[in-house]
Amino acid sequence: MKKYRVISTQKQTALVLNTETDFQQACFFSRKHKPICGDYVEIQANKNEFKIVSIHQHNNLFSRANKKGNKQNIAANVDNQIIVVAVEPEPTRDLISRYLISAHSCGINPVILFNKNDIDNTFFEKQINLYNSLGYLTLSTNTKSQSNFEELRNILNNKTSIFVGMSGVGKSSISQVVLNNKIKTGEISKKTGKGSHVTSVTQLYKIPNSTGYLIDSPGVWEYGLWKMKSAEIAYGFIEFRQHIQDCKFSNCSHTHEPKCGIKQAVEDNKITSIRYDSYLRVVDSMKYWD
Ligand SMILES: Nc1nc2c(ncn2[C@@H]2O[C@H](COP(=O)(O)OP(=O)(O)OP(=O)(O)O)[C@@H](O)[C@H]2O)c(=O)[nH]1
Ligand SMILES: [Mg+2]
Ligand SMILES: [Zn+2]
Repeated sequence: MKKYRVISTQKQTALVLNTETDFQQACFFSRKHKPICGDYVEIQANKNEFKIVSIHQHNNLFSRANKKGNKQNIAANVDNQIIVVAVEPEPTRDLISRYLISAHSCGINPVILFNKNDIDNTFFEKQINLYNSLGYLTLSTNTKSQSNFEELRNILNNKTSIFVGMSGVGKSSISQVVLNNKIKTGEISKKTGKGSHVTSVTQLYKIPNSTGYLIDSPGVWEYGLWKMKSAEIAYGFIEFRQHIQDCKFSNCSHTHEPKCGIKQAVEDNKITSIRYDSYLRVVDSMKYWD
């Protein structure tokens, strides 16, 4: 029975949710049973202390790079990766590509949420068209009038969804609306235009009047992809897949090789150069880890 689910973790303890009673319990864990947010665990009482005694096998993991470029796992058993971008702070150039690469690599369904459309409703028009044409689910929202929150609620229902994105884009504000509760949210610095990293831990919430869970995560300035080979990066560009069979070399990186199906598709306007250029930049960014 999967009854206990990890809300958040600290160095030696985890806050665990009894999903049947909504009761929250602080539990110790040993190095052997180090849980992460979203894990299902078994716990045992020992006098007045509770301890995590086992962790259920996870379906998948949402990850990012640590400082050395290795995979760092952030949350477990995640169905939707809600990529939140906003009119302000504007996303860095390849941010959405990077999140899509990780979603496909981790086996999580990506949804792209364009927030703060109250500031400018046309700002993301081109990008929304681009990602829709690729088959991605997109949403345009703002937390002031709460436009399109019904659609968001439907996406979250019966699923576990993690909100990811830059600091200050509104992840916690959106979570607050969905949860009808107070999560700490913050102002964007007037000086830098950046968010001020208000949320400091990845935390799971049960959505009221729903069978879904929501995970709010701390914002990052640039989402770090762990060390990846070009094939893993290319897998994150879904429209590339049908052209890969046309590459002469089976290990083609689609960068410099002759007779490359991807480069040919770009030439034939079957793949946009916006996406191909983004692919090249992400591949190139991997040299940072060398
Ligand atoms: N105009 C406008 N402002 C918004 C909207 N959503 C959030 N904000 C504001 O954006 C600021 C940052 O919001 P947060 O929800 O704290 O952002 P976050 O993504 O959780 O940031 P971190 O926790 O630092 O990662 C706050 O001042 C919010 O009031 C929106 O739809 N429109
Ligand atoms: Mg936040
Ligand atoms: Zn190729």
